[in-house]
Amino acid sequence: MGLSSSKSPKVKQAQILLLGLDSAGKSTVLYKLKLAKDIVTMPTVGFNVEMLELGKSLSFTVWDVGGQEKMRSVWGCYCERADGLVYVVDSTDKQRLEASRREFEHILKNEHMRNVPVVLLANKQDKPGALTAEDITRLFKVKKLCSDRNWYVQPCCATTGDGLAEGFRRLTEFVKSYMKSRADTFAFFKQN
Ligand SMILES: Nc1nc2c(ncn2[C@@H]2O[C@H](COP(=O)(O)OP(=O)(O)O)[C@@H](O)[C@H]2O)c(=O)[nH]1
Ligand SMILES: [Mg+2]
Repeated sequence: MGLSSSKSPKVKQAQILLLGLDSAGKSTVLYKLKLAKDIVTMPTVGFNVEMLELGKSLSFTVWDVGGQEKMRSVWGCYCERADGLVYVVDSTDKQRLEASRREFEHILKNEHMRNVPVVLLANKQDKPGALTAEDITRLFKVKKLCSDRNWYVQPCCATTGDGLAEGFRRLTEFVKSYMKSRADTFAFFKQN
């Protein structure tokens, strides 16, 4: 997954936030992608953060969001540097669907997340009664919330890996174009 800047021969590192309620399947996604060998987990009372460098081009910061109001100011800092967001939803956890939706909306409304591309993973599609990607798109009001950015809702099963390659292919495409347009804007302001 190479993300290269148009201005520099150096490979630019993309910062990806991987968020979702606890138990949505974030760690399983990373392990399935075989990205997990260098994961550094910092289990601290009240929150959990994992950081992962993937070669020179990609780094992931993973947070369990929700139920941790106090930590929002901390993970908010990571939003400042985000080039992409992967938001994982347990499509069978109907009881916490609204809580997950609220967190999703809260993140997108962070001023630093404006225009940042989003891939929403509608996870646990192997389980009976899972909401479809279309259901999640509608219930999370994704079209409205993401009208200012590239977005995609990908059905997947993190335990088998089904759908993950496609979801991360979309992410790469979106992040490349986001980083390029940001670099172009920066160059414009430098020139003018
Ligand atoms: N059936 C099923 N279980 C899953 C799937 N993805 C994750 N899980 C299970 O859900 C639980 C929570 O997953 P985990 O990756 O630890 O969630 P995290 O808290 O978001 O990191 C674990 O028992 C996983 O094995 C999936 O696609 N299908
Ligand atoms: Mg985890």
